[in-house]
Amino acid sequence: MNQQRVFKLNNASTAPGPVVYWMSRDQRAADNWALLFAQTRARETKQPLAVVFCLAPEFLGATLRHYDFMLKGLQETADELDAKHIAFFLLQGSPDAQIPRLLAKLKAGCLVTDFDPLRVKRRWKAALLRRIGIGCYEVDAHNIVPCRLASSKQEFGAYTIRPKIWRLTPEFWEEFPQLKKHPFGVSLKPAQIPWDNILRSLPVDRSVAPVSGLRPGAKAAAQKLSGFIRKGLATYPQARNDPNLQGQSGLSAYLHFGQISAQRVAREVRRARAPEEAKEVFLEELIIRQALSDNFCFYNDDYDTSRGFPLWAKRTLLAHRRDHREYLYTQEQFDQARTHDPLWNACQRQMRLTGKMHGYLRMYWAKKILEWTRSAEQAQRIAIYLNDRYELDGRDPNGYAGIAWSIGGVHDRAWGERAVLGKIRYMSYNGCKAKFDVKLFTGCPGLPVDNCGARAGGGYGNANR
Ligand code: FAD
Ligand code: FO1
Repeated sequence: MNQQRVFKLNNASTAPGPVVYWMSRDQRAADNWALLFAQTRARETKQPLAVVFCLAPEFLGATLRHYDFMLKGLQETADELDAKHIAFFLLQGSPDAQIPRLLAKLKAGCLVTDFDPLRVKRRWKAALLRRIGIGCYEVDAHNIVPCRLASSKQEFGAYTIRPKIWRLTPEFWEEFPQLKKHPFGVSLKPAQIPWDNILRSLPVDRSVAPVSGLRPGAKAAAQKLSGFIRKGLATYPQARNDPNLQGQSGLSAYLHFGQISAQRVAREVRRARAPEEAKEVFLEELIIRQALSDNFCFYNDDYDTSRGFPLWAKRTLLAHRRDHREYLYTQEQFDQARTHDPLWNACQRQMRLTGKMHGYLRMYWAKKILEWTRSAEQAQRIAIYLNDRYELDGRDPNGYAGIAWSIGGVHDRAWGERAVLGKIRYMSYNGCKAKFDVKLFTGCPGLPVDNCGARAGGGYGNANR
């Protein structure tokens, strides 16, 4: 594997002893460069290999919906590792407290972890590194071109990062080696993991039900990908912006939890029998947009507040802060989809019910929150809260960047000035009507609504009530 993917996080040297991979963002056994790096080191030094996942119950407001999906995917991964004679440990609590204890018990000689630009992960790693004395390596297993390598600064937009990514991609476009059966076993056998018990007893918000329209896990992710390639890829450019069609891949939850590798998706799409133009449009989203989001969160520590907006956006939003708002809603009214706009309400209902709002409508949904609140700060807070509460793919760099783009002009330019939004790009109900059949999307009966509501089928399918 291309060693430029690997980044040493501390000066401590590795010692004889098992190699431990602290799995976090990339929760899969196959196509995982961090795990492959850990296994290579363990085989070279004839040492055991172990994987550990640290379950943090209070992860950025995640609800039962997210832990259900994640833990079921992790259970599948643990079984796959077991079949390769690789021990899997599930810990609960804060990683910087729990992981050093396991490393000591295993007499580990080296720690490997995966890359994640989010603040919470950087803090976990910094705290952990203060408490261990062995060499620690970080491997970017999420991006095709490692984030740290793609650029050494925050990029202005897709147009500036795109050439850097495409220039470097060939160096990282390698096929994944198979994960091998591991010849050396750890001394400490992991206890049997009571998965159902853990999910039942986890102290999390249970008011957001698991979704039923999307099966979790690496196998389901691979099936989703092959189904999209077979039925959706060819028409992706035309269908992806019509919320009445299932024109998107539906892969984001799998990518978010690392249950499938974006590089695997890209390799399968690249070799699929489909129009080149359709492939390129899809790969632009999957590779360039994702890389831009990681770049934004990695280099801009204010990725989830208005301090992270570009200066022109801060200025224009400030200049229009006192503009009259025709409508003003509270977080609760937004959450309950009780605005005057049937399209916005339908978007909110689709997200609440199915865990997935259509990508085109996510822009409209966020921009309207800006229009119907007193400030961009309040709008961004509400958008992040609702997105991360209901979307299966929430708490992701793509989300913080998507919301900052919609509300704060990040990765965008100034547009014609108007009330409230200033020069932030505007999206209108009529603009949506010109793009797709809004009545069809909002008017479908069958949902218990006091006005219009989205068809549940537009997302991952009906959720359990
Ligand atoms: P497809 O259209 O099939 O795209 C395939 C993959 O490409 C996606 O899974 C994703 O990894 C990537 N991608 C597509 N569009 C974008 C984009 N605009 N930015 C970054 N990556 C992209 N994406 C999330 O993963 N989590 C979020 O919380 C999230 N919140 C968003 C909030 C707003 C306000 C906006 C405007 C966008 C948000 N996005 C988020 C980005 C995008 O809307 C979703 O990734 C996409 O809708 C997921 O559905 P899909 O996998 O079917 O997409
Ligand atoms: N990562 C962890 O290492 N431990 C967790 O307990 C954990 C919970 C979690 C819940 C919801 C969610 O959306 C993500 C969660 N993650 C957790 C992080 C996730 O794996 C991703 O790494 C980041 O959210 C995306 O960068």
